[in-house]
Amino acid sequence: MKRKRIVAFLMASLFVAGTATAQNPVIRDQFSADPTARVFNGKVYVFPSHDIPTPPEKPGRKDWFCMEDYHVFSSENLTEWTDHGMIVSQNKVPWVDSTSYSMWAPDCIGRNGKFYFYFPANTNVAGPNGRKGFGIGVAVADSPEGPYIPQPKQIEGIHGIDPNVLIDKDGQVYIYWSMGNIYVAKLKDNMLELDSEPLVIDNLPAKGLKEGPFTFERNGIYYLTFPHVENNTERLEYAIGNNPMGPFKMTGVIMDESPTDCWTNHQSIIEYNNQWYLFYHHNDYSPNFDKNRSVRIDSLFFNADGTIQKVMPTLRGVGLTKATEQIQIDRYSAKSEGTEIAFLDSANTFAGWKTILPEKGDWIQYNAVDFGSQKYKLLKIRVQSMAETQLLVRLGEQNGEVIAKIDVPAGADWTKIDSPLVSQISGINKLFVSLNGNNPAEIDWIQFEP
Ligand code: FUB
Repeated sequence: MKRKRIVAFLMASLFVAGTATAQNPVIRDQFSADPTARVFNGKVYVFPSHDIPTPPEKPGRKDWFCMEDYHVFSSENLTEWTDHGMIVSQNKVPWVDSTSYSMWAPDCIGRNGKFYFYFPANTNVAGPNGRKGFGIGVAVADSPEGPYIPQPKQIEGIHGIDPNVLIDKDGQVYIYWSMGNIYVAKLKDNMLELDSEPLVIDNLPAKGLKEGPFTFERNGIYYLTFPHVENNTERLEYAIGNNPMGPFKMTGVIMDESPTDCWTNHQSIIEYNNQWYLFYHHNDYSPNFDKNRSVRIDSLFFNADGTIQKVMPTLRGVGLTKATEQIQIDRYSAKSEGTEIAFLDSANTFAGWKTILPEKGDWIQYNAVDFGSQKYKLLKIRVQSMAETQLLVRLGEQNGEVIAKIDVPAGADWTKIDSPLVSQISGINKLFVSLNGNNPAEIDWIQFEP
């Protein structure tokens, strides 16, 4: 009876929070930054920048952004992401300086069956104003996954980074970009040329870097979102207006500065299956070098008046995790103060993280695990403890029903233990894992087996 109530409660909260799913960061085998998410043909596509460690042959600063190409990723459930591979490279674009590794934040938009990928990079020829520096180009494809054919020249009239394109309800197309200020201009129907003089968007903060515009329209309100350095590092802010070209009025902060000093952040916002999501980045896999970043997703909510509620960054991300998958509880929803998270292998951060429960009573909670309606026999766990100890896995909270008692043997190496379930589970549940023994334990993942 009690379990039914918990399941009903969780089903209700999931309805509010949406049903898609992901742990943060969502791309786990390479760095990814500046995510522009788009919904095409019922799927979510993410067009991020692709940070890489600086190769020795790169001229100039070694401790700076280094990006030589772009990949596109897609997902139907926001958990399982397919990498469709490299779509545009600095070596294949005639106007790009192929030694510059400067393929910064992109965007992609679909129109009349074609997909237009907009990207900034350092030019190898002087732009319209006689200067080199950043231009913005377009690559065109028949499918969101590509192949994309780069246009031979950059867009004339733009000197800047971080392109963003908005197609208004009346079909007019606008392009936004940044270079100190945030600019807007109309795009011609061909999506490749400006159709008006660039305008500086005013009434935005005058002090502190602004970049990364991302615009969208909801219920007649145009939202101009952008990262801005109000204090030390970038936070995500927004302004609203009733016209794509402004005027816009500064309205609020979507996400505060990184608590660990990742200097950049960069956002996009989409609605997918009746839930709004914020895509952003953080240097999860590279805590000591904030130019190697990773894409994250969290749910975003509006107030009744159209203002945006501040998004608290989470590791848990959004949605459901299947009980039969390896559940990385280090991407937790909540934890006790003493519980620690650390890399499994600090020399290979892409191997992921582990949970460390140092003292009896320490715990970690992971929400929205989907057990479906099948019966389960075992809980599997990858665990390590130097001395014998015991873990308890409960449903829900600290006082929830115990579903497994795991006796962990002493050993210097990781071990996998199969523990019989002492109670059946179905539906969607929070898991609560706590240390019940007197010796610390480290956990890589847990998994349920029918
Ligand atoms: O990724 C390089 C630059 O960092 C982007 O273009 C900016 O928006 C910032 O995220």
